[in-house]
Amino acid sequence: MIEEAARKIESMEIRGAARIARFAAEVLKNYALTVENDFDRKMREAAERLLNTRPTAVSLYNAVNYVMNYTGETVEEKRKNLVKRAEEFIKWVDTARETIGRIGAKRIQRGSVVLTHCNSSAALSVIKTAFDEGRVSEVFATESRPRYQGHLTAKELADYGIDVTLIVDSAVRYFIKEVDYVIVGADTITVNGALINKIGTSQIALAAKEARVPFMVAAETYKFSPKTLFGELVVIEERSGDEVAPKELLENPRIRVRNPAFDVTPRDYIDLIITEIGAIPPEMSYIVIRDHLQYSVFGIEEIEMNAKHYD
Ligand code: RI2
Repeated sequence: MIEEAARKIESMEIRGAARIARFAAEVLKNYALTVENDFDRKMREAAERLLNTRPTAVSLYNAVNYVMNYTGETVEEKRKNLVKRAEEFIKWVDTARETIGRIGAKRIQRGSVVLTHCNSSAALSVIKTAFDEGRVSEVFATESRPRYQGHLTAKELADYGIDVTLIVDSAVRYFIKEVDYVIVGADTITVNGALINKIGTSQIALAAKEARVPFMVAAETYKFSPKTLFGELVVIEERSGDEVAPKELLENPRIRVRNPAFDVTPRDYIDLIITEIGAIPPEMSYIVIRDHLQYSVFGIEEIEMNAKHYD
């Protein structure tokens, strides 16, 4: 059960920082219901395997930590508490997205054109709510190579009734003057307010800053990284070159293909982070971590990122 779930995250069948976190909580809950003995060890191994799937989005880490902070004396007590915590986390995911939509929409003026990158459920929640309120008239969606999550975004928005212009990632600067706001999601936000998001995000931020277009991030509080409080750097996932180039190029000994999945946008490029507890400047990230994620800071953060595969 755990191995199958882990592979779904690795292959990106389950993707998107929020969805991965929700899925991990659900998987741990279902697994806990099947464990009969050696509860702590088995749960810990399962948690390690899930954590070792994709390294960048801290939402996965925060989900696993939240669920694994269970208490109890007997196996039954532990199981009951773990299930309760998993359900709490899942509710957190579901309600936060909606709240972010409401809070974020207020920041958009009527009839605006918005540009988004990749496929973020939090950013789309803002865009859809703003559209319902007459604030968004049109959306530019980048295709988001190499996995083309922008196609999902274009389809989702079009199905919602919103007019979308799909563009290649490198066309952002060409169109930026037609855009009123950039809204993207987040995989991780560091203690100093830097954003780690889909590769290409930082180039968009650069173009937006130059053109004085406000750059907003939609991120649930569980996307903030308590680990960065202690100076830990965010690991940027590098995926296989075959997502980017054909075999013939990959086999050429003179050509190296690199495929980082995320990049870092420094806080100076970010105007606002929209969370479920309010819209904040990136400088306030420390407060979010201090006041809302202590369970992670004082939790079982010792889980090592070195688990082996097992079935
Ligand atoms: P939500 C995605 O990563 C994108 O980078 C997106 O911006 C981010 O997760 C957040 O998505 P990937 O899993 O949690 O496609 O807002 O690599 O849905």
